Amino acid sequence: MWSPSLLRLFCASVVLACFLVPVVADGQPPAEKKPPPAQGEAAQPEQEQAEAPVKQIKLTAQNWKWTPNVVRVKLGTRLVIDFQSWDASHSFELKAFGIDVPLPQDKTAHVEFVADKVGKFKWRCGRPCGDGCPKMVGKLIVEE
Ligand SMILES: [Cu+2]
Repeated sequence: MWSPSLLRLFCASVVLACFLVPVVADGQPPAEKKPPPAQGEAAQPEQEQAEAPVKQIKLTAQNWKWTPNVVRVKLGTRLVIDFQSWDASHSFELKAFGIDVPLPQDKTAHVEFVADKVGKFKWRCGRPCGDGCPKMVGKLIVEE
């Protein structure tokens, strides 16, 4: 059996321990008490980087002109072009970006690409469509 003095000592140490534990817990650096960041938070910066500006335009090919015939975008823009072709079959040939989209007469067509270099780039009709075909040119201007 425990003697009264030993019992008192035991009770005192238990009481003391109850006070000490929260103090020790509070003394820990706050970083360890923080929950780990959620996965969504960590993924946020990558999503922001992936979001490139988008420019959507309608481009009409007609004997023998493009409407519009000048397109101006910022570097890194994703260009989304919807074509319409009247009068004859044409094609949208933008060699600097390796693009040649057939534009069958009275049909629609679509192309998407990223304007990833600065400069002025000529596009033209890449399909013989008549006397005015060589004049059927346009310009893509990509600025920083
Ligand atoms: Cu042509």
